[in-house]
Amino acid sequence: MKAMVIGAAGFVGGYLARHLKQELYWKTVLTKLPEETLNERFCTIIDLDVLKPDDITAVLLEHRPDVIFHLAAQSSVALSWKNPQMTMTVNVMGCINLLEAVRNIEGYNPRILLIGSGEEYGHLPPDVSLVSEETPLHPGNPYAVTKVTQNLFGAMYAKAYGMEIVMVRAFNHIGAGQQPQFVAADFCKQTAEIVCGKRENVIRTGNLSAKRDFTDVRDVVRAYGLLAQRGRAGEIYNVGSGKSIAIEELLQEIIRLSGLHIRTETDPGKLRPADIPDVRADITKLQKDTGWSPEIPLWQTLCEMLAYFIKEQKGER
Ligand code: A2R
Repeated sequence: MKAMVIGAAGFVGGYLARHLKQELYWKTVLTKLPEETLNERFCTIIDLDVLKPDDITAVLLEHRPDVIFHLAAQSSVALSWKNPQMTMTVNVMGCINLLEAVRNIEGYNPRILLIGSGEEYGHLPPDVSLVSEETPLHPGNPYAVTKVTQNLFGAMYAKAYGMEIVMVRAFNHIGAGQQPQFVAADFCKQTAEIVCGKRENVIRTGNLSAKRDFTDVRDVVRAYGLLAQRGRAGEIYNVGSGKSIAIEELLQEIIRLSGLHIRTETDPGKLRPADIPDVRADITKLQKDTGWSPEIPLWQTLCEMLAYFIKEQKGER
């Protein structure tokens, strides 16, 4: 089996590349360099801009992957508010360029996994927190709108052209190497700075009462591998833990892992208007079709994230 990961240099891409190589033994083509060099017998590394349609076609003709994981994106919600045009261009036009390139190669119909987001569900009615793939979408930011659009294109191409496209709505995934613009990484980084004596003994937070569904990124990429093999074409799958925890609980667990007494303080700049109080993924469909379940406990992931930032603070990374 030959796979291609588009957007391999990103947070998830590095983990997915390792999973494909070390656990599935798939030969893999990676666009852009992942953080560490992988065994070349398994991986070919190329530069590919999904906004250049001819380049996509050339790469596909050369490598003809059986499975394509489309991870390339502008993935920041904050940046999507500042630059909705660029977010739309990369996330939607990039996806259409890929789908068109595949469609126009005669006799070629690879499995394609399009990665969307739990953000697509957006604002939920007050009595709803568990969301299935059938829950109506009310995207509340430009990033979420682009992911809804991407997945609509995926479903439409699968139906209209018989393409083997599977769509994902991934909920919060966390792990070492994640950028501190995401909440768990932000708290771990601040805690690491305190542990290393580089910050006063206080963590600045946003809304702590909101509840979110967190999954270790290694469990997430395992789900992607299974969906590439067993997901049904034209279908959308939630990927998450199925449980939600309050951000406050997440923070207290990180503080507990640090072994220190750390104060917390609200930072008005981190409070988001109309934050959704509680959301978690209904993963019945994913479990039924693939047998997947999350395996890595949250405390273990947080422990590894904290250790990652402590190493970074000490200049050991
Ligand atoms: O912007 P860069 O140089 O960091 O590269 C990002 C890459 N990317 C592109 N690749 C090819 N052609 C483009 N025009 C293009 N624009 C951006 O996509 C980066 O290496 C990758 C996305 O990685 P992250 O931002 O770290 O996202 P993450 O967390 O790995 O999420 C993977 C997927 C995304 O579709 C998210 O929207 C979704 O999962 O949650």
